[in-house]
Amino acid sequence: YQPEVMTTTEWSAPVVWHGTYNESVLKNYYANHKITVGLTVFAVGRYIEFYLYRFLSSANRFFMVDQKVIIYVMVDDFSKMPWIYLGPRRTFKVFEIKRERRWQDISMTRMKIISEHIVDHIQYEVDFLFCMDVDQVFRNKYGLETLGESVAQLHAHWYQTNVSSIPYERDQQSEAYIPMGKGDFYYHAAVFGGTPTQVLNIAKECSKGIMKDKKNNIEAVWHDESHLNKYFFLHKPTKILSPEYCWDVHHNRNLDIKTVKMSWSLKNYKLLRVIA
Ligand code: 2GW
Ligand code: MN
Repeated sequence: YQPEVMTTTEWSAPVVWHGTYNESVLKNYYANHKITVGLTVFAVGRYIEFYLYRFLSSANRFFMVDQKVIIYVMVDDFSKMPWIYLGPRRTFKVFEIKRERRWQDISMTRMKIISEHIVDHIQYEVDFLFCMDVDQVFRNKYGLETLGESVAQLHAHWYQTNVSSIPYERDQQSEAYIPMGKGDFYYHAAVFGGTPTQVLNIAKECSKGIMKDKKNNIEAVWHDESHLNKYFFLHKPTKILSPEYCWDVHHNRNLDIKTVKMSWSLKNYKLLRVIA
């Protein structure tokens, strides 16, 4: 039984599922077009010890195998940085960032920090850039098939839901507002990417929306994720990753999920939110 999945959007962007791409064709193409891929990840407070090691070591194994990779790690405490050996052609750069008091701000400030780093140096260092949550683990090859101008991730919980039931921001006062019945997909802010120019635009626009809302004393329902969804509603992504690329193993797995490339890590909300 081959389940029906959407492999192209209305605006002709590919939706990448396992089996829809040809790995050896991609490999041959990029053998003659050398690229460097960047990956940003933030770990603040307990998230360093809870998640960072597993994220980095699994990225070392599965993220862009055989390609040149730079991982940008943002932590609030250098001394907690786990020691990790990376394979050849892989490196990381660690930056210290200040810790926000509210957890919502930790996540929302990432957009601003990402844009500053792209302007300062990332734009000169990589051809493609991914930005990811730290509370997830690579489980299988996550490769060249995911690269594109602007890349969005389908959220594991909402990819089969009708647009009217998607948890977009519905307050008209918010910059993240999407009218009822409008929208394409619910994208997961745990993964987005593209060329540095595109990612800069995404991060800048989201950050602008977040700041404007703050001035008006508004906070979108899913924080930066609501703003990211607004961005991709206005500027359609050129590539979309299937939920196989960021799967929740506690969610009912359907037959369309063939190979899980990355999965969510367990979360102890009580513990994490108390100390955050
Ligand atoms: C976040 C929430 C509650 C308590 C702590 C934190 C926290 C987040 C933290 O203590 N330290 C930290 O480094 N973070 C960073 O923010 C970390 O990179 C983490 O992956 C990211 C987002 O927080 P997370 O992963 O706990 O939230 P999720 O998985 O519910 O994220 C979705 O919704 C967020 C907005 O609420 C973001 O949009 C995120 O990108 C989404 O995946
Ligand atoms: Mn997360």
